[in-house]
Order: sequence, then C-alpha cells, then structure tokens
Amino acid sequence: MLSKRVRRSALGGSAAALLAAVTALVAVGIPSAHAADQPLRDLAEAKGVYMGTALMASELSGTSANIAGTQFDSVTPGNEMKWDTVEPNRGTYNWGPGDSIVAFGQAHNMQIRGHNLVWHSQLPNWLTSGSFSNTELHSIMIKHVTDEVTHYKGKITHWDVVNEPFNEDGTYRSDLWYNQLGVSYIADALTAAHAADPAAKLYVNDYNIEATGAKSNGMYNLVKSLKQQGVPIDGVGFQAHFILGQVPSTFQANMQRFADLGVDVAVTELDVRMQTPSDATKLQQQANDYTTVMKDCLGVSRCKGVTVWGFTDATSWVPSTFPGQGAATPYDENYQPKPAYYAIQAALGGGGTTTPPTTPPTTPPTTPPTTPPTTPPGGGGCAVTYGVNQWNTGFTGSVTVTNTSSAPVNGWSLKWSFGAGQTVTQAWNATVTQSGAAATATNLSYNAAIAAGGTVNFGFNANWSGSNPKPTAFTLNGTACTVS
Ligand code: G2I
Repeated sequence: MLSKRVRRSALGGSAAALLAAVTALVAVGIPSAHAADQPLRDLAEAKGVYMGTALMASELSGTSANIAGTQFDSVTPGNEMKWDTVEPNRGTYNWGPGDSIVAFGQAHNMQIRGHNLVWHSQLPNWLTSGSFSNTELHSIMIKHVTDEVTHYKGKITHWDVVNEPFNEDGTYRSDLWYNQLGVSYIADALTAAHAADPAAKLYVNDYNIEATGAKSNGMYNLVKSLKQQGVPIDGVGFQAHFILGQVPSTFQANMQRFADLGVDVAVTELDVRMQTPSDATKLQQQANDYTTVMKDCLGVSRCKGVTVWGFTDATSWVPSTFPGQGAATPYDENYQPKPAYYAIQAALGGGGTTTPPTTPPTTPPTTPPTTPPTTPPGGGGCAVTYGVNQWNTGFTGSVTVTNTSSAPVNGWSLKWSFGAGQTVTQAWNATVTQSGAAATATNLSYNAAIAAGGTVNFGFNANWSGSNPKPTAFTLNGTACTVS
C-alpha cells in the first residue's frame, strides 16, 4: 500500500509529492536507514546466541572493520584458513592471513569460527596433482588438520572440520577425500582435530541441507552414525545460501531433528541473493527471509548462532559466482544498513522501542523561539539530526548532516561538544576524535563530498554515565548548523 503510494508519486515526477511521501513513511515509523541501533551482538548475547559475519583479511580496517567489530561477536575467515592459503606448499605453513583474522576477533572480543580443514575446493596444486597413495594422502590430511588446529589451539571456538561432503542426492561427494579414503576420512579428520584442541567445537558444514530432503538425510545419517561410533562431532553447520523468497519452511524442524541427535546446530553462511538491481519490494522480501532464518535459529535451543557470509554487498561472493544476482547481505554496497539489517535486529528483540522518534512532535511549541535561527532560512549552512539509542552505560549515536547551502561541500568536519562526559569508542562512516568534551567527525574518502541539498550519515558508539544529554550545537566546517 505504502510503497505503491511512493512509487506513484515518484513516477509523477513532482519533488513536492515525493517529499510528502517520504515524510509519510517517516511519520508511520518506518526506520530511516540510520535510526540509532543497539548493536546486533549485544542483542544476540541477550538471547544467548552469537551473531557472526565472515570477513576477509582485506576488510580488517576502515568502515568494514568498524561495522564488523561493532555489530558482530563472531567472525569466520572468508578464505584465510583454507588449505590453499594455509599450506600452499607441502609442510610449509602460511599463517599470516588467518592470524590477522584471529587478532581482529580477539581485539573485538569475538568468537572465531575456523573455516575450514577438509574440503574439496581451494586445495593447493601440490595436493590435487600429487597422485599420492591412499596411505600417504591419509597422513597428509591428518598432519594438516593436526597442525592447523594446534596452531590455533585455544583461539578457535568452532571448527568447520569437514566442509560440503555431500552431493545433492545425499550420497557422498566424489572428491579427493572420499574417492581415495572412503567415508572414514570424516571420522578421522574429526578425531585428529579433537586430539589437537579438545575444547574446540567440531562441525560438519554443508549447503542445501536446510530443508528436509535427500541431502539433509545424508547429513543426518552421517551424524547419527558418528554419534553411535563415539566420534567427536559437536555440531552441524547449515550454510544457508538462500535465494530470495525461498527459505525452506522446514528449516527449523530440520535443525531440531539434528539437535535431537545430540549435536549443536548453527547457521554458518547466511545470505539471500536476488536478481539485481534490488528494489523496495525485493528488499522487504529479503528482510522477511532474514527474519525467518533468525526465528528458525532462535526456535531451536541448540542453535548457537547465525553467521552472515559477509555483512556488506560491497564484498559479497555472490555477484561473481551468480552473474546478475547479488544484494544478498544486510548492508548495501555503501555500508548502509538495509531492511534485512533491521529485520535481524528486530528478530533479536531490538529496534524501535528505545529509539526516539525521527520526526519532531506534531504540536508546535506554545511560545515562539525568542532567538532567530543561526542560519537564515534558505541561506548557506547545514542541518544536523542526532539520534540516540542507549542502554546501561553505552549508546549508539546516529548523525545525519544535510548541506542546506547552494554550494557542494568537498571534505567536511563536524564539531560538537558532549555535555556530560560521554566518550566515543567506535565510529563508522566517519573518523570521530575527541578531546575532552570536544568531538570532531571528519569524512572518510568515500563520503567527502556532500552535494548542495545532499546528506551524509555516520554513527558511533560511546559510553555514558549519569546522564546523556544530546549536544545542542554543531558546526560544519566552522559554520553553525540547525539541530533537530
Ligand atoms: O562460495 C561461497 C561459500 C560456500 N561455502 C564455503 C565457503 O568457503 C564459500 O566461500 C567462498 C568465498 O566467500 C569466496 O571468496 O569460497 C569461494 C571459493 O570457493 C571464494 O572465492 C574465491 C575466488 O573463487 C577466488 O578466485 C579468489 O582468489 O576467493 C578467492 C580469494 O578472494
């Protein structure tokens, strides 16, 4: 209903009508893309689960690092612990990339999911073209598993020990491992991993096992048999690489039947891809899909957490693998949260309730302001909206800066003063520095320009105690802004 109204107005081409429609959206409480948010990780922890993301070593600084460290409490290396990276030559280990993910996770108090030890893909040439005997291949596998798990002993909470062992029909995948070693390679890899780090939770991980069906049955029978043999298996990872609108209705019940075998379950690589470009309807469907997955996990007491396979469309694996598809993650290519982000937040019990209204009260003040606005109407300047979502001793600040002048801004610095000792700890979409009460946000390279009439948004996390008054004055490049 609402989106149709917006579409008609936009097609009509009238700026006034579009503005009215956007105002209507805000007035009915649809969150702006930058509504202040309690981080997903805090919400997840309150529910007893973790909220994770895959990250690549190239994402450990700047905006991606800020968002990942702020919003997620578990990290899975996208590629950095795979065999081709870790052991590019036989017996020679390259720990640097994986270590960088571990260091980031530790610095941000995250759990770390090790991914992965034995897989059919991303294997080094020396291994795939070595023509090893079965006995030698077995010892190569055991040594690799033992050495990698030992290197990360005590640092990895969960290991994907065996990745993607099944065909779609539930038979074992015809790969190097199964073809030469038979199905016992799975038990042997798990046993070696357990010997190297008895505290790590050991998983078998696969895709297209989310719905009940042949492939899921294959995994089910494997887990059942491993448990019966006393093989150390702690969990099953459901990758959950979904297509828009196709989250299987049996997902929760399927996870539950695995849990009933006595193992944990986790959603390990969630994304929901669509034909690009995205539009409001698709993004809403995607949000619904994310909601479903979150609820499915929360509905199974042994579901330990959900990991998204990359949190931003900027670096998702999807477009290069499925040309014409993408937009699969909760943040867009500009690192702005999408409806899917808010869906995860709401499913975890957050959002809305503590967020102040984004629109001013409808009743005007009884007395007109005695001082004129600092910026004359229509004159050059800026407008700032400052939103807060606070809890215990922390809060997320969300700032929108509009360039109300008729000239573009190239490079910006926004200054304000905190009234009660608030201290910024992290920021995204800006660099925020603080000296005593004085805070300064400066642009990052990708959002330095603000067109005339344009806006930028940034956010930060901060500590507070006692009280948390909103700043009352902001300057943009030295010019006072109006504040709401
Ligand atoms: O394919 C999606 C995921 C399915 N489940 C297992 C995951 O490990 C897998 O992750 C993806 C990574 O996200 C991609 O980043 O695995 C792909 C390889 O199977 C990764 O792609 C590779 C590219 O194919 C290489 O060309 C590239 O050099 O990433 C490499 C490093 O950027």
